[in-house]
Amino acid sequence: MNEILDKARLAMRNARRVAVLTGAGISAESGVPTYRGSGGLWSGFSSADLASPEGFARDPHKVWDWHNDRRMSLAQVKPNAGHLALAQLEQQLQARGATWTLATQNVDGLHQAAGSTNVLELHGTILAIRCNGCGLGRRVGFEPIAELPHCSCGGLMRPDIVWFGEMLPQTVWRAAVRSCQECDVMLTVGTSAQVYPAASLIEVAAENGAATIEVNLEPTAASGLVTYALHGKAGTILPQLV
Ligand code: BV8
Ligand code: ZN
Repeated sequence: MNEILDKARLAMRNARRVAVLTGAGISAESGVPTYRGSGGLWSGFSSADLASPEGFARDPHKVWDWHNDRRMSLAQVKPNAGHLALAQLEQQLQARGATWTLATQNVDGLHQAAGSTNVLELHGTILAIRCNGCGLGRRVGFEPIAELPHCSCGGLMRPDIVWFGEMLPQTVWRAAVRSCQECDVMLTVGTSAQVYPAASLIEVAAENGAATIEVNLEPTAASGLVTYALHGKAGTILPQLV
């Protein structure tokens, strides 16, 4: 693995334009459960009931309560060495005139808490809520919001998160695609690469001829596409790329 790590470090050192995609695995060492691994969020829960507009329409209070609990549990959660290493890499690259774009599928706000700037939140954020009717939204913290709030227009408030069957925010999505079309190095960390369209960003980078680096505990659906597959914990490997 050291030889591959050395090659990945060299690619990062020579990079001019870096695109990053992260998933739940980068927050695992902060204690945030992943979705599909052991102990994952979806094990025991149905994503159709809890992460889809139909599920919210069927039982808004159940969906609200589940997200409220997840948001409150983030109050004790801190960015880990993996998040911090990405924030450092961003600063290092920008200091030498390279560009850095970080797109995340996570909704936990930990990249921003670690100091990453211009984070593209492909699946929205649990730290904001919006009206299911008129779309009016606002930021929220980790405080409990026991009762599902109503908007001034009478609509129900919901987490500002992209559910299954919903479109990703278009400006964010287009920026992420462009970064992967233009990058010379792409780094994908802690994603099982099973959710689309986010997972297709790895294909976009590979098609444009970028060197792709994957950091994950195990091979993923995208491993066949990547140049350098680094197996291990993000909190251990990413600091070695800095
Ligand atoms: C859309 C809500 C249509 C937010 C999420 C059949 C085939 C293909 C596609 C589809 C299909 N049926 C439906 C679809 C589309 C669907 C989809 O892709 N489904 C998949 C499951 C098959 N996609 C959608 O519905 C998207 N919308 O397509 O709209 C449309 C189009 C046009 C116009 C109108 C409509 C919306 C997708 C977003 C859904 N929202 N969640 C929330 O509650 O968080 S998805 C959910 O999965 C999360 O957002 C999460 O971010 C995302 C991806 O999961 P990962 O981040 O990869 O996490 P996972 O647990 O899977 O993996 C963790 C990885 O980390 C593992 O590999 C593990 O090994 C690794 N790891 C663990 N610990 C560590 C580690 N690695 C390193 N270090 C560690 N310590
Ligand atoms: Zn409203």
